[in-house]
Amino acid sequence: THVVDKLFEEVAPAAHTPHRKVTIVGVGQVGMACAYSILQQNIASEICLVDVVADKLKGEMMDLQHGLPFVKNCVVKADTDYAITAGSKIIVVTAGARQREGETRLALVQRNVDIFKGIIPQLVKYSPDTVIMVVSNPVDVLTFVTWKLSGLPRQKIFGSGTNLDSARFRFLLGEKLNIAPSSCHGWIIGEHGDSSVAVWSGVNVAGVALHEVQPNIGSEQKDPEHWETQIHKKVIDSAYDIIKLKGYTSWAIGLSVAKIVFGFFANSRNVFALSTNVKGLHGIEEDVYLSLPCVLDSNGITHVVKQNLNEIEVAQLQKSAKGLLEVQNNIVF
Ligand code: 6V0
Repeated sequence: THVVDKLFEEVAPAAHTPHRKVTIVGVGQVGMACAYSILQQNIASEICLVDVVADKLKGEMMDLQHGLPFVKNCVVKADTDYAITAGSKIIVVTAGARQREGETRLALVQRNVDIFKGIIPQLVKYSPDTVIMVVSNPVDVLTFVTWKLSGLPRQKIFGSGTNLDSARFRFLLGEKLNIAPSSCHGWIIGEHGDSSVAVWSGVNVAGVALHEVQPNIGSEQKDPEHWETQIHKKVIDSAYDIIKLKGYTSWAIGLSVAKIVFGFFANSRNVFALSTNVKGLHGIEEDVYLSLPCVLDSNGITHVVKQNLNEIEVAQLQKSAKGLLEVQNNIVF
C-alpha cells in the first residue's frame, strides 16, 4: 500500500472546481505578469495557464508552483488542452502577436483575429458561464471579436481597455502635482491606443476640478501650460516608448489586470475603464467596443457611468469610435 493510503482516511473525494478559478491564455510577458500579480496578491484560488508552446508553458507553470509555499492558498495548473480550463469564473486572454517596434495596435488586428478563432470557442465550451477579459491588442477590436465568437451576453465580455491608460495618466498627473497617483482622479476613455480621449473636464484632486483652476486645461491651442501634450500625449506614447526601450510592456498591465480580477472575485462593484459595447451612449449608434467607466461585479459589467463630457470630448470619443468601427468592418471572420 502507498504512503497516501496509510496516512489518510478518506471521508469524501477532494473538491474539483475551485471557487476562484482564473484562466490565463498566453504565457508571454503579459500573461505571466498577470499571473504573477494575481498569485502575489492572493486573488485566485486556482490559476490555470494555457499556451500553444508546451515547453515554455510547463516551465512557467513549474516556476510559479515553486513559489507556492511563499503565498497563500492557490493552485497553479497548465496545459495546452483547453479541458484544463473547465469551470473558470474569469478568463484573461493575452495570447497573440504583439506590436513590433513602431507598429500601431490596429495594424496587428487580422493576425490576432485568426488566433482568437481557435481560442474563444474552446474557452466557452469548457466554461459556458465564464466572464472573459481580453488583453491582446488591438484590445477594443478583439473584445468585439470575442463577443461575436463567444455568443456570450454583452456583460460577460470586456477588454482591459484604458484602465492602464488611466493609470498612466494618473501617474503623470501625480508627478506634475507632487501628489500620490491614487489621489489624482482622471479618466482616459475611448480606444486603448492612439485615439484615446483624456476627460480633462473631470480631472480633479479632492473634488477640485483642474479646469476650475485653469479653464483651458487640456486644450491643445489655449492651455498656456500644454497639459494635453505633456500628459495625455505621453500616455499615448507610453507603450511605444517602453517597447522601444525594453521590447514589450508587462508590469503595469499585469497589475491593472490583477486589480480588475480582484474586483470581479470580490464582487466589489468598483468602477474601471473597460472596453465594452457602447451602442446607445454618447451618440454612438453601432455595436462598437471602446472604454468607458464601467461598474464591475461578479456578473461582469452591470452599468456604464454616463460621464458629463463636454462637446470636444464627445467629438473625440465619436472619432475614436469611428476609427474602431472601420477596423471592425474590415475583419474577416
Ligand atoms: P508574447 O510575449 O509574444 O506572448 C504571447 C503568447 O501568446 C506567447 O506565449 C504565445 O505562445 C502565445 N500564443 C500565440 N498563439 C496562441 C494561441 N493560438 N493559443 C494560445 N497561446 C498562443 O506577447 P506579450 O505577452 O508581450 O503580449 C501579448 C498581447 O498583449 C499582445 O497582443 C500585446 O499587444 C498585448 N498587450 C496588451 C496590453 C493592454 O493594455 N491591453 C498591454 C500590453 C500588451
